[in-house]
Amino acid sequence: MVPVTSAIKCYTRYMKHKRSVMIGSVVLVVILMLVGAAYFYRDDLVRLYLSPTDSTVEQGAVETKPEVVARDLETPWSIAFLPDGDMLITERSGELQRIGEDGQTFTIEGVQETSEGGLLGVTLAPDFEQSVALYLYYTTNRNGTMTNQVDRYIFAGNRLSERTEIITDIPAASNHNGGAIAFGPDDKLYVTTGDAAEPELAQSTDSLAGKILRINPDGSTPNDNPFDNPVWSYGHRNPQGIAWDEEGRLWSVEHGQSSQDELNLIERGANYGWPTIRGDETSEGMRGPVVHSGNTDTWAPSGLAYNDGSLYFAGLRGQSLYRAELRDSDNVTLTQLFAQEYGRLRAVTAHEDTIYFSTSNRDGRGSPASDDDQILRIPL
Ligand SMILES: [Ca+2]
Repeated sequence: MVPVTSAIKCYTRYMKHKRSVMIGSVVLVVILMLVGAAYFYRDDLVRLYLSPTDSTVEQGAVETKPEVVARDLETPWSIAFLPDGDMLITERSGELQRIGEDGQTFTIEGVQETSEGGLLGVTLAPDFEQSVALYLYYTTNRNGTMTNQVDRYIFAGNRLSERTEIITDIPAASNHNGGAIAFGPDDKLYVTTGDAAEPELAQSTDSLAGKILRINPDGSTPNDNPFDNPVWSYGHRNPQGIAWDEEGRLWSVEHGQSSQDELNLIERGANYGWPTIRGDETSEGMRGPVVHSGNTDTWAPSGLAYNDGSLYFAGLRGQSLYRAELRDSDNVTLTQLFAQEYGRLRAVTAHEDTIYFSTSNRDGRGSPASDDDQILRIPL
């Protein structure tokens, strides 16, 4: 005979076991349902929890592999094309390289290379075929003070001559020197400047730091500028790319403090918020970016070019070429191209339906390959 107490213990164990099996089964069914729902709604969940902004960055593929058109460069910063198709490339250390039929190296006197300063932007006058005027933006030392400035040269017979100062005393620092220059459809010269590591200067319309400037080709102030000085827009941290779309709208990319890098649509006299607002923050009288890189992602954008409905900019830290397809003034679709394939990327230029871009693996923050830095191109 089995003692009564043993039988009760045995029955209790059996009931406990049965209950565990039932609870286990219910938990398993619930887990399976959750996994199924997560799989079914995976795209929405990724957008909701992993994407920091309204605009999603898509991974893109370009069918054509980029072609290397120049190599063994030292931190190329910007690219311009001469009428005969030769390329002019600035190297941050102070060399202007002409690459093509008449290859040549021009050393620019007085350039002071820093962590982010040196010989930066290059552009040609819109009437270059007549004026042969070429413009350079660079960091230098004036009377013991580090500053940025733009000079104009005459570039004829494969010689640079008649150096003329166009705008001087733009605040400079080891970092945050801006440096992009380009002529707009209005034939004015636009210049991006950094906050020179003094954020409050960006909010002062009396300072040339943290601005997009607009000047006449001779450096004088156009009479329709908003503040009776070269300032066109303000509240910028460190913009390093400008371009116009086919409607004549001005766009710019700038570096955020950490993440929150911006693509801005630039308008006369507008305040783009640095250092008061960042990311999606808003404030009366300040403009937010059309799109930013979110609270965790960093593009470190440099260079900007427009071609056929899309803007292209390079990512240093992002190690990608980004394409922003313009939907309307506040909506773009971002695509990330060549992610991590070439390392840090810097200069971007559109020329004859081809995008040219440079690596920046020798700028002190990359891992250069033996033939870096390179200029690559992709036909569109
Ligand atoms: Ca901003």
